[in-house]
Amino acid sequence: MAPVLILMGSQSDWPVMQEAAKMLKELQVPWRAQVVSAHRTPDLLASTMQQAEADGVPVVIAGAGGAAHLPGMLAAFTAIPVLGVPVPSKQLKGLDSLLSIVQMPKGVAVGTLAVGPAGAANAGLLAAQIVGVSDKQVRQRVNEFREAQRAKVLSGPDLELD
Ligand code: RP5
Repeated sequence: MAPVLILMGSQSDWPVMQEAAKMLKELQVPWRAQVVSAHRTPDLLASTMQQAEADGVPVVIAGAGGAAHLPGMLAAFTAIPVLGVPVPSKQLKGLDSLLSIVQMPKGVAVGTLAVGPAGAANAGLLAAQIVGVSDKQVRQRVNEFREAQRAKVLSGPDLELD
């Protein structure tokens, strides 16, 4: 299986985006991460997507902050599903990133996750679910992950007053 590709606009996005990689690792889905910027390295963006098509990458996770064009630009180059993760920004705390990624005009689709680490982790989970459509073992591991969460909730302590 070609690895899920995790792309991000800057090295500074990695503390958030590695949550996607951790989730994929836990679910034993191969992944590869790389910095590709829509603004700073547009040529690399185009060639990376050509290579992803040639390699048979099943799904791309893309994180970016601020004027977060990366997921939409990646989606413009490929029909591989792109999952966008809005990375918190210094000035607007990621609301800018969220709106930049989620408000794709009709005709080019990007799936948008929550802002920050939870969104990155869920992007990893959703990527595994996409891979799981055609890979029974991955689907089984996603189901086991869900079951472990369920069991944890059900075995939680009784709620008491402080
Ligand atoms: C975006 O600009 C990146 O995705 C990052 O979130 C943001 C800031 O990048 P740096 O200035 O930290 O490299 O392109």
